[in-house]
Amino acid sequence: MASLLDPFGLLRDLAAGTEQIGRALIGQERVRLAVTGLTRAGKTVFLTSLVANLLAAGRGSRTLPALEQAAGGRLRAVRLVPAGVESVPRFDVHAHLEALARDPPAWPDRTEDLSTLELTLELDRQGMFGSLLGTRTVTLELLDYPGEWLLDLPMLDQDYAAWSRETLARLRAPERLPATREFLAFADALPEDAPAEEALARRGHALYREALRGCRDRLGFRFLQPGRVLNPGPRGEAPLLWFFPLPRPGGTGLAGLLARRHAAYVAEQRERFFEPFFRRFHRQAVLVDVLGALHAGEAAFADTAEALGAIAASLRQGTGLLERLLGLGTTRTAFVATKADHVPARQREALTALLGHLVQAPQASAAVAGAVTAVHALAAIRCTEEDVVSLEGRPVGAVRGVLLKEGRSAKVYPGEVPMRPPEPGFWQHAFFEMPAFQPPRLDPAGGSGVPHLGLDALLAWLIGDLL
Ligand SMILES: Nc1nc2c(ncn2[C@@H]2O[C@H](COP(=O)(O)OP(=O)(O)OP(=O)(O)O)[C@@H](O)[C@H]2O)c(=O)[nH]1
Ligand SMILES: [Mg+2]
Repeated sequence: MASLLDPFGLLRDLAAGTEQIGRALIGQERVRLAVTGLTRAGKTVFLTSLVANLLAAGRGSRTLPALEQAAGGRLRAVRLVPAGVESVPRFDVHAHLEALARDPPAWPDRTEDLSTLELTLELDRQGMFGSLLGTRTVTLELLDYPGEWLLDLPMLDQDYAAWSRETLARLRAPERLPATREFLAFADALPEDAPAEEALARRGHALYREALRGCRDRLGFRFLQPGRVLNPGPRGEAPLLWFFPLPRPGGTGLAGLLARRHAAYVAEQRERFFEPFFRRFHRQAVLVDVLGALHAGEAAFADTAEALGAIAASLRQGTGLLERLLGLGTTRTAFVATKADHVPARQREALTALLGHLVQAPQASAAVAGAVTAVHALAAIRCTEEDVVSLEGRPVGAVRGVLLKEGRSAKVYPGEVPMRPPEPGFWQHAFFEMPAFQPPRLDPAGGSGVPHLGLDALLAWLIGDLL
């Protein structure tokens, strides 16, 4: 709180930006945190654990020590804000917690839309006379949105011809052909002067959508555009989505129609998604299933790396597309490798280092003060314990957890996580193991939070300075 009794608080509030000063003065501040990640990155599990652990911390459980330290031990209570009249779907934390409290516990279902939720954090005021001044309330607004939409960012900078060229080159990669062959045969057979017939456009779009879905669901690829074809979101299916890349994009008939739809799509994503959302959000976490990508093999890893590189380049402040095209951006972005409980402790450092290479961001511990990006590794819900296996007579770190399919406890040696993007030789031995684990069963009353690894350190970096 900025007051005459607390000049340093005043300075701090000034540094935090004018928007917040007014709110700080009346004891109401709002922190908006966007959480995103490509399909299956672990967004829903992350938000569920975040909310459950914050609620538990508000009841006095020591579930988020690093965050509480960042907040100077002043966190007094945390509450969910009841639903109001929002037009955006609400994040259903109760349903997800209920699934985790079942016997046997279940992971939350897949989600495909954006959703929001608000929590209020009640904190003692800072400073010598803080306790005399009563509590202050910080509202934490969470927004969960599909990472696929982030992949539309690089499209903001391209016309239809350039987008067609790049997209087709990606679809023609031999590893993608099992999913893309039919669409490519259709597109390659179209003459340059193909007429602007709706039936033709719809057929091409349906084949293109099938190709994207096959790449995502059967082959584990992630760099797929446009995002709303895979995740239509609250505005649903609309004619502006009905375009696809053409090998001869210069014609006036069908090519002209598709180019107009492409331009309309890009304009709408910019106006209705990127501008309003990125203007509103202060902090962002981009979740990445780095271990899953390693497990999926060389081509899928390279594709995830390319998608991440494009997202990171777009988000990077100053030179990023957001800054250049929109003149705005979130003030802090954490790139987060999820599901880190699949590897033993020592390898989590390698995991963070690997992610740092992929997005060219420093590790949080090494990041200079005021850094706008950092990388972390965490497990939102910790399902394993450290263990040791013997490999050719030598002890190596492993993890032990209950396998989701078999329902029995097993020791898993996942393989070595490389510190940097692996050399071709790495892929010769298919040894990176990644079975799905059963989550620990939660207490239905949810009083004590959710076991995690590193969630508190991430939150301390992301929002600790605002508490
Ligand atoms: N061991 C472990 N597994 C995790 C963790 N987080 C997520 N998972 C696994 O990853 C799966 C996907 O997690 P979700 O949170 O549903 O992923 P999502 O990004 O919301 O996925 P979509 O909604 O399909 O885009 C879960 O069903 C778990 O099997 C974690 O912290 N530890
Ligand atoms: Mg989800």
